[in-house]
Amino acid sequence: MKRIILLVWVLIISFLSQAQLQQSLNFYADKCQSLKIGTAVGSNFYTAYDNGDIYNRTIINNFNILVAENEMKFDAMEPQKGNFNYNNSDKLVAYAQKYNMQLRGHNLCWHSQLPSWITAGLTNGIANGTFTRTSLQAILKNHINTIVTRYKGKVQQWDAVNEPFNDGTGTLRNSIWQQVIGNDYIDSTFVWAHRADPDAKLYLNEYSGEMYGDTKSEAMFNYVKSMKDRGIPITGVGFQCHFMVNTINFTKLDQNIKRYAVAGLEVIITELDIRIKNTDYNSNPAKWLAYQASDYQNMINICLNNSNAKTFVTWGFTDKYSWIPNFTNNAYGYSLIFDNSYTIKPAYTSILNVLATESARLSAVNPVKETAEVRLFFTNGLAFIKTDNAMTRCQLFDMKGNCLIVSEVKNNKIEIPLNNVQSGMYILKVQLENGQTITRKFIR
Ligand code: 9MR
Repeated sequence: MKRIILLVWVLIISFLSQAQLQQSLNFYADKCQSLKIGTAVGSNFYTAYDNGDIYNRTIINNFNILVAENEMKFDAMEPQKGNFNYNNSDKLVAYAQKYNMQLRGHNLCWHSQLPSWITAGLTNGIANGTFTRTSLQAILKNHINTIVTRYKGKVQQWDAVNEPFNDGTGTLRNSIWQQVIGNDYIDSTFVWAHRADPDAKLYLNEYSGEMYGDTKSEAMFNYVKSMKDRGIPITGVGFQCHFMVNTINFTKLDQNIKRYAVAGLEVIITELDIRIKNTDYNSNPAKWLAYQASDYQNMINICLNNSNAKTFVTWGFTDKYSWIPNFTNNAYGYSLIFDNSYTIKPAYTSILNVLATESARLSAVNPVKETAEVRLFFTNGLAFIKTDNAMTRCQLFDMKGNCLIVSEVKNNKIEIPLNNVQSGMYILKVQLENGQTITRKFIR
């Protein structure tokens, strides 16, 4: 008898952990006023490109916006003057389109990760006369125009200027752009990007500008507000949010986001990770993961509660590939929402629960009205899905938001195997080529 009880327990636990692995953040985010929930993808993405492995499955099941961790930076995109390398960026764009995701472009103008033909213009950090204001302006303009034009309509958000402020003082960083062109390189970057794709959203992306009242944050707000007041086409700011667990001042963060809203500017979360000191983690993992879960929960709540903060992107998703351990000489880590083996962490569940609750509240308030039709046909344990528009894929969810099946289009139709699907109520989410998503209740 004892053995049977034990066996039943093992089965229940393994079923529950399977179910958890299948849960889906984007399922709920799509229902939360089109909240964009995303991740940076690292070099692993390009080697494991669309091969259906767990790295890919985790992305497809959870996110609706992606950003390249390194592969769309200046050195990667224009390694030699005028010679552009689109290998990785084109792959990312194709992937995002296939899976109906948006893209952030990171970034157009930064002091770091520049190719050697540009850094040749500095000696010990000081401009050495290799470039004139006019020649460097032409280089930057051509870089921006070429890339933004290529991805017009395909990259919805660009980090136009990245990290232009100094730490501490909040004065402008003396990058090669600032030294050779002058402070107006910032305005020009936004103007040139806007001309190349007037529909793309353009952000100034920074770290340590998150908290109201901090010197750098004040300087950044004043600078960006003055850009907006001068008519520069800036959508808002990216708060990178490379945070340490249990130290985030959510009141100041919220206060800061709200003053940008008053100024007509968005604030989006662009590189969130919440690191834990390894010695703390090792002393009591459950305690520190719970603190971290609470921090992630507060972060997603801040986005839901501020109408100018509708993008939430983490800097990677699995601790396996986070930049933090390497950057901190292995003093810190554990900063993301999946662990090294892609198992969800309490932080993941805390975000999921917030999104599930909010989407249930919203769908009670505003039942979704869709004009497009989905027709279902059944034969031999298969459901065939047809719509009037071309489809890309279909997901079947249970009512708790667990994604049970993902089917891609084959020969213009989608088949869903129902043999292992128990009777009950489900949600079908069909993605159309035109970007529309149709959801339908489905009773088996
Ligand atoms: O995560 C990126 C890491 O792989 C690179 O080595 C590093 C080089 O500067 O850049 C990291 O990404 C940075 C991002 O582009 C801008 N904000 C800070 C990020 C972490 O350093």
